[in-house]
Amino acid sequence: MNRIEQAAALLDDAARERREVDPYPADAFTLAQAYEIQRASIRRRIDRGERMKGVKLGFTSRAKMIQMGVDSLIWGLLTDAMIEEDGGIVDLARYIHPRVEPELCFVTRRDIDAPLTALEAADHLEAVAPAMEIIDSRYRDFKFSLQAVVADNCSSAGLVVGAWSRDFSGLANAGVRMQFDGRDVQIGSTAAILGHPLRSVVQASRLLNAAGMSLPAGSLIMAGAAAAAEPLRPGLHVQCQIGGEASGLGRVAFNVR
Ligand code: OOG
Ligand code: MG
Repeated sequence: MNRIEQAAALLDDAARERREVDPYPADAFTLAQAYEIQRASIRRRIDRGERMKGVKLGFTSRAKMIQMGVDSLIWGLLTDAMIEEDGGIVDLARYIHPRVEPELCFVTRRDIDAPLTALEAADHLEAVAPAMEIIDSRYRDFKFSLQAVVADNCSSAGLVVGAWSRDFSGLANAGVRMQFDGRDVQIGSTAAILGHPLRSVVQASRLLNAAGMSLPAGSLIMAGAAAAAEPLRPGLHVQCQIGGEASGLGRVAFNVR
């Protein structure tokens, strides 16, 4: 096993065994090598039978960059095993020290195989849904450098996606409200996501292209958190609402066990 494969195995094993590992020193790998580690760790999941579902963007909002002390856009890969059910139960035994953050999820209707403009991006989308991402760094105390978090598939662990809507008209500046047991824990706006969440799709298309990859129609794109992440604990009812009661995208929720 070379160094890339070794790092991928370490992170993949840590995720499966739900244990923290120490991050590599920031200069142990280049950013390009960190993405190679990420892909090698996903290959291990695919070899075990998981299926590719799409991509996620990270650090698309200032709130997240400030919370984690990392200030570059990053991206990771999603598999079917990460999907938790809307309205279902999230079992903390599957995670190490999970946090939840409010997001939007897109599903594509055409293959993305070239860098897209914002207008073209809209044309490649089938629907949008309110979503939450459950991030779960494999690193001790959830602390990492840019290279380390990229190698760790950008802390990807779980995602919960609400009902799909084909109405993209309210996306520019919709209210985002995440609640624990009916109390607000994060309030924000979809405008916090790169100024407009469609820009996450534009960025995804560029990053995929630069990596020599494409995304088949029917893939998910998690746009990145609109606000900071909150730690999960047993017994919580977690809900995220995007936009107003009548005209918004609606809500997505889960209970924590
Ligand atoms: C890295 C993942 C960031 C987002 O939406 O900004 C991310 C982390 O915060 O652990 O998923
Ligand atoms: Mg996220």
